[in-house]
Amino acid sequence: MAEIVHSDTIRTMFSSAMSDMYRKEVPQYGTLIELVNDVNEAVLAANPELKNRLASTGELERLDVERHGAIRLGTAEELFNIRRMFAVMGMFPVGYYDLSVAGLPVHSTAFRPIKEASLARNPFRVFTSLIRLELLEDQDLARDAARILSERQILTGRALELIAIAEKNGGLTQAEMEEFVKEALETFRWHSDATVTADTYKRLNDAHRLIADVVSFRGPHINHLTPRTLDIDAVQKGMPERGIAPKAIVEGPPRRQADILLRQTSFKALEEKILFSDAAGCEEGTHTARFGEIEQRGVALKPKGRNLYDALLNKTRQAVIVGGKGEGATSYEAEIEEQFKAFADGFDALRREDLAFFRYRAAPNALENGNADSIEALIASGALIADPQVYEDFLPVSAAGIFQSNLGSDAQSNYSEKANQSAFEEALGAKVTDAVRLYAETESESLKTALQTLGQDHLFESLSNVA
Ligand code: OOG
Ligand code: NI
Repeated sequence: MAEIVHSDTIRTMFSSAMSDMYRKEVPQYGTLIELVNDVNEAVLAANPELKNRLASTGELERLDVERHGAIRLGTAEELFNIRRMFAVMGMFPVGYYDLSVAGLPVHSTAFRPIKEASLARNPFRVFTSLIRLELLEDQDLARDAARILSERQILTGRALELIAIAEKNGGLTQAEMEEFVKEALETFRWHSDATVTADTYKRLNDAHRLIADVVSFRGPHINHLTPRTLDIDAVQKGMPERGIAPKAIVEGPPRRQADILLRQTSFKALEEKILFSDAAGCEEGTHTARFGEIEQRGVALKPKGRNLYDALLNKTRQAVIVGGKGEGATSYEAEIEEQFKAFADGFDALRREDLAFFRYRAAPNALENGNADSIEALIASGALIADPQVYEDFLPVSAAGIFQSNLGSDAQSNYSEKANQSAFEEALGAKVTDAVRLYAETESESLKTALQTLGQDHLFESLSNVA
């Protein structure tokens, strides 16, 4: 029997095929990749210390392939099958994001690798949202939307067969993988021919632009692909010079010495010609859905750090609100910088104050004689090294900002229903993994191994709570 290929290989082949497809569909994405590559090269050339750190944590190698994408789904069955499809690529649902609080009728998860080795090879992630028709005011329209959605099949027949084969055999062969990637790509392709009439599109769009985007087409077109930059402010500044118009502010924490969590910015959705399904077959319209985004990733935060982040962000947003056309962006930036002075900066401080997650390793050739007094002492002597763990997930407030910027300023915001994680998981057919647990496990496992290597097991045993 032919050999089974590793799911990491399938993910890498798929993400690269997806990137090629999106570059053809949205040429500005190609321009953005060039800009990000230029900025990353300049940052690394000017900052050998950063380059060394990224090399030792394995981030340098993955930097060029690192992307995330986003899709929006219409039904529970679609989410269920997309989960099965991503599992073939070694991507699993992590986290639950409730966007109803930001006036968006969706809830989401991120499909991503969860093992450290897989993240190091290729951390490709897909932010995946499910629309919530139950949040629409017009329930007649919701019923129409559900009926329209029930008539589509977003996975090809062959893709479903190959998923079943992978589930049965524990993976795919090389030949099956090649076919699977080709078939899977079909699901995310853009279709300019809508499945609804101009009139239905208008009704859906009036209810919410997100609803029109999900319901009117044959499949969940990939709506952006995001490369990772080492200096998002340089990219934000560089965009207009290359003919790209960025959104008004960078989402997430302000610029700092030691990056935390995630900073993101995007450029506006393209206005694209579409064809409605009216009898004459020639009713034209336009639709805005697809955009570009850039992100800078920093260290993952422990619950204590995350609570502080949320509190400071809230305070900032209570003090300054950025308008639909970017009014107030400068005051917002000044305010968030000011607020985040309360957040310790520098990786050492973040570790000492128990704000962030680290990965420990024994220094090469480290020799420890006798029992060290403490972990701090081992770090101070250079025997034990703490590397920041990169944040592999998303932020709900930032995600809402990215959604809004590409939906325009006329989005409705009269949804008040709360999160419904159990309904989401029921549709998914699985529980989402808790991201904090993954970072905590990585931290404690790595610390245990490093202390063993250094012959300092007694320090691990003396820790009551390393997470
Ligand atoms: C997803 C927006 C959220 C992010 O990076 O937070 C997102 C969407 O517009 O479908 O991509
Ligand atoms: Ni995104």
